[in-house]
Amino acid sequence: MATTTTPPAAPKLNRLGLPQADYRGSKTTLCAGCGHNAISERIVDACFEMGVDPVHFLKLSGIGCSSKTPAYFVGRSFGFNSVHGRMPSVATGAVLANRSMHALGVSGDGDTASIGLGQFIHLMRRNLRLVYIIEDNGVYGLTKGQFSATADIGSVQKSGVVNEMPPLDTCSLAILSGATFVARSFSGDKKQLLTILKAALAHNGTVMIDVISPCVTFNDHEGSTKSYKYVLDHEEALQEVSFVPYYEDIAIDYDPGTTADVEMHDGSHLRLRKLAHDFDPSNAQQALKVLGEAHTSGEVLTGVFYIDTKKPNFVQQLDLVDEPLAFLPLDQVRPPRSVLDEVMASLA
Ligand SMILES: Cc1ncc(C[n+]2csc(CCOP(=O)(O)OP(=O)(O)O)c2C)c(N)n1
Ligand code: SF4
Repeated sequence: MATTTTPPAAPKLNRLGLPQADYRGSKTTLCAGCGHNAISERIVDACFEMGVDPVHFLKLSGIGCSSKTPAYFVGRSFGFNSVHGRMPSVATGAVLANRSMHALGVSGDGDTASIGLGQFIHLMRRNLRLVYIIEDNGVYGLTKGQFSATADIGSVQKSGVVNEMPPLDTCSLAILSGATFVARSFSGDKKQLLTILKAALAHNGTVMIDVISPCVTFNDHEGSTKSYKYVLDHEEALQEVSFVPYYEDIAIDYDPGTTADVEMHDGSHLRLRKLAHDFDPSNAQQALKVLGEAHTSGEVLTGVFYIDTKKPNFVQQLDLVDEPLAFLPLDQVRPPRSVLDEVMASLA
């Protein structure tokens, strides 16, 4: 008897006509259950849903388990795995040389808050167009679990060692240094992380997202304040976040009295639904206050703390030509001999 088989459904395509599979990378080599894997998956989803063009996508990282992850998303793009803590300088050079690239950097809390702290602060104050993600597990995972500078006082290492140093709060530091989009999320919160990542891809400046990302091998035990259990018990969402890309026609059904609507530079909108209190993400002082209060009460506050869509990005501040520098012919980027002679003569 003849049987009929239904052909498999065609994969869903995004606005560039690409399937989600085109946004995947190679298979992860990280430990099963590592929070960093979940973040890579959300980056795949966000790039697919936002229709990021892989040909104009640049992935950067430093050194660490987290810094290995750009290999696991958007495979057919550009990538640079830099020296420990030095990704911001490489990103700055790359974006200045080719302003048409959409850059996303992945760092760890060790890579950012210890060896790379100086670079991090200068990146935040320059407002380079870059999505900078810290995969924050409170330890140096790759070198077997030493405390990082984001580990909380009193958190306990797998070996029983107790941390006595106060933690750095990367979100407060980023706001104080001049960053224009600052958020915190949790690798296990699919919906919130995806929404924040989509908004981040639309932002015309530096985005700093600190994502609590448990290290299941060295920091997911009782006594850790970056474990799955601790964060699930202590996470408090600052606001319910939703994002409307500019190319989609979506009806708004939020109560105007409880919603802040932020227009991104590209015309898309980030909507923040305030829950417990009236939070204004354009107020840096208020953001620092709620971060300080959460720290004192031992809560992990998540959400978008601060956004400024008006400040020009680094390329705009430098007033660079529209044509990417990397494509300009040599006779346009290098002054002729006669100009040098003139300069020398003026100094004589
Ligand atoms: C200049 C330099 N110093 C030290 C190291 C050793 N090292 C490798 S990864 C790392 C820390 C990684 O921790 P983190 O950035 O938090 O990433 P994770 O592995 O936890 O994702 C260190 C200290 C190095 N590779 N290079
Ligand atoms: S050691 Fe920790 S941070 Fe590294 S891959 Fe394993 S779980 Fe992730």
